[in-house]
Amino acid sequence: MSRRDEGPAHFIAQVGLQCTRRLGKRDEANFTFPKKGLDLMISTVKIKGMSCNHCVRAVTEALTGLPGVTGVTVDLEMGQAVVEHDPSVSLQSVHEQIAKAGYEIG
Ligand SMILES: [Cu+2]
Repeated sequence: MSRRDEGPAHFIAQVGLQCTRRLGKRDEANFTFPKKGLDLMISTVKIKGMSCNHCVRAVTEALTGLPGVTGVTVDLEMGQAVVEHDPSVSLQSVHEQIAKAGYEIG
């Protein structure tokens, strides 16, 4: 990453992540970036290039393998993964796992 690419806001724009802290069944607040001390977070990641259930499985397995990830739901039609994780999981690592599995963020 070059220097001008640094910073949470830029990174979120880059990878298309949106994080939500669960506050209650109906009471959810959006956060722009995971912060330490929060409970489990839900991040929605847009993924390009998934075309079948094999892709869904590959992305699911890649993300499930990340320490701190507690749940992964990949939606083929929506082209996205919903990742439940503790705040220690870095967005960079989510990004890298998806790339490693052969897919693009965005
Ligand atoms: Cu596929």
